[in-house]
Amino acid sequence: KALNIAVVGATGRVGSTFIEVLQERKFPINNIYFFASAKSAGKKIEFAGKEYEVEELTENSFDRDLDLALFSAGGSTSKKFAPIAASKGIIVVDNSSQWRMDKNVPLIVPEVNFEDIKKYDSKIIANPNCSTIQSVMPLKVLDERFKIKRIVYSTYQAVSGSGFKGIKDLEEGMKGNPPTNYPHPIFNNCLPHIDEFLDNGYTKEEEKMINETRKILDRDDLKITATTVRVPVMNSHSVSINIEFEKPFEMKDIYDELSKVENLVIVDDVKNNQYPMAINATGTDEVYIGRIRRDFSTENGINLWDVADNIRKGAASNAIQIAEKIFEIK
Ligand code: 2RA
Repeated sequence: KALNIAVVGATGRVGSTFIEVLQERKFPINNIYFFASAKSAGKKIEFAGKEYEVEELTENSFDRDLDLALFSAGGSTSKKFAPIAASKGIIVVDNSSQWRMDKNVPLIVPEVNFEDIKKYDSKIIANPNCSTIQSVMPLKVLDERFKIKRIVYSTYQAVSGSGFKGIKDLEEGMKGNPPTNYPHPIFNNCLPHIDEFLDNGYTKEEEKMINETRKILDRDDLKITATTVRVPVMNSHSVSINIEFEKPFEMKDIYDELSKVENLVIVDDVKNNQYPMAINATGTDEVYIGRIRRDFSTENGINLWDVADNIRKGAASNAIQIAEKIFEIK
């Protein structure tokens, strides 16, 4: 059945990718509406060969026949408007961080924990943080077989993660112009600073990866730490993942488990310089895993290298995949 859907935050970096991916995946649409803030209202959007006008998001925006609302408009907008849409029976898939750790809201990566949706009575479904989505893709099967004891994340995150502003900062930095979005130049630099710093010395981005991984794997006891770093890459995040297990394993077992995960692509042939790279992940919806090797510094440990398009699988495509499964489209 074709759906009536709303895209909220339609003119942002993720919002515009919702539009691209909905068309690419031939999502069955009857009516589609585009919403943004007052300053973006009136802009024209082309969708499936037709032109639409972006409407200003208001309390009355959901007083129309809608099945699904895809949100990527920031936490405060989701906090105010997602409950309004949900109260009218509309399924909301929200990309902001607002609802992710809410105990009444499911936090979903379809290939990892889609079944968790049944544990909640919620019209709002939270889309995890981009760096979390790609990182948990290999972890569920490994946890189920070898019981993860500890995870150390180190991320190398593209500037597109902070929207069009971040992209512009790198472009301007390459011309020698001062940054406008980051506290320091990002060109020719690495910034261990994504989102705000907390009193404990971590950033909100690091806290998100730690808390969201525990929720998605349903492992509140998991020992996890993270260092998230902005690097001068336009698009696609890379993550180094060090994992310590409770149980012993053979490397063949690790490969066997990883090869079971849908949309997880193993690229691991270092003798031929084959490993996941941001330039190859961009524009796709898969998560790429390589550099799979034992960590000889501990009893039952491995290292992985994990790369994905942070705007597609890390945000827009993951949200649309959730909707496809809820409405049994795919
Ligand atoms: C970033 N993960 O990369 C954060 C939000 N998209 O900036």
